[in-house]
Amino acid sequence: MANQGRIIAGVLAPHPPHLVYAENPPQNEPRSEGGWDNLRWGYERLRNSILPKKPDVFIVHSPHWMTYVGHHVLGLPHFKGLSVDPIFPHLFRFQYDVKVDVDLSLLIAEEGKKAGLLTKVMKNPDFRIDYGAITSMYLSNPAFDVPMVSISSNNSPYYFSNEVGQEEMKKLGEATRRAVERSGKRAVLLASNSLSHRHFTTEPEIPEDMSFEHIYHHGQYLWDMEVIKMMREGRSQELIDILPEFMDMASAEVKAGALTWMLSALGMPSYPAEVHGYGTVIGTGNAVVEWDHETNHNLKGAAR
Ligand code: 2X7
Ligand code: FE2
Repeated sequence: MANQGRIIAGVLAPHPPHLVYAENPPQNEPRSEGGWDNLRWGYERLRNSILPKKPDVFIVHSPHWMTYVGHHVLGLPHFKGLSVDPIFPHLFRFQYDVKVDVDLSLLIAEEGKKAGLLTKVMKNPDFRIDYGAITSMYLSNPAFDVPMVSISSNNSPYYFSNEVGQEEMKKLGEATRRAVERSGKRAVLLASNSLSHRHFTTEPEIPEDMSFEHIYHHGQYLWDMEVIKMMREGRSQELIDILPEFMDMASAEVKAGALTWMLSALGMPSYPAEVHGYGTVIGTGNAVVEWDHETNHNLKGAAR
């Protein structure tokens, strides 16, 4: 029998394009003088932790590929193009060239369907991958030498309610886990979103001038710290239960579903997550957090 695949890590992998801009990679056109160092050091710590584990695939769920009907996955082996942040085009115009694990995409679509979700496989060769997915991918693995699967965020939380959205994402997460197991692959899941998400509507003349950077308001900071505490204490189910309130009180970007998808795929972990970094970007709260599923889940002697 072929080896059973497994999720080796889940990551809260926020995607402010500012972090890519600050790194000055050759693929990104705008140049910077740096900035947002705590978060970038956090991503460096994340890379040092996950890349030696040799993942076969990264699976990313991004709020900035929003689909109105169903959950979509990329369905061609190669995508190349220019990803632009429509709000911050002066910071992010990134030439990407990525490989897709189509076999795993198809398995996720199939398992989603079995769970009663509407799924669709994106086969438009001119499709432009959103900046959220590209940013989280770049910061987790700048070499792009590991294939990806990208999953859209269905807009049910916006069209119906936070709770309906969460239910969909729970099913999608569990379907993703079953697909990974069938694939035989070692997968890292990237939940691509910020935490608190109210942001300033103006920026300094030099966007990376850190003397201007701070949380939008104290309430957002308190909410961010509360949810991070739950992550660090392994209180995943409590966290899931409180997310609808967090979405409303802090305009949290988790509303789009990535965190619920990922924690559901991990089976609501009760072991502590590791916070690699926290910082604000134009007033939003962002944390780079890793659930080391391979080590912690195996330690507990569980089956997956
Ligand atoms: O998409 C984003 C975000 N989530 C946070 C901060 C700034 C820009 O873009
Ligand atoms: Fe975003």
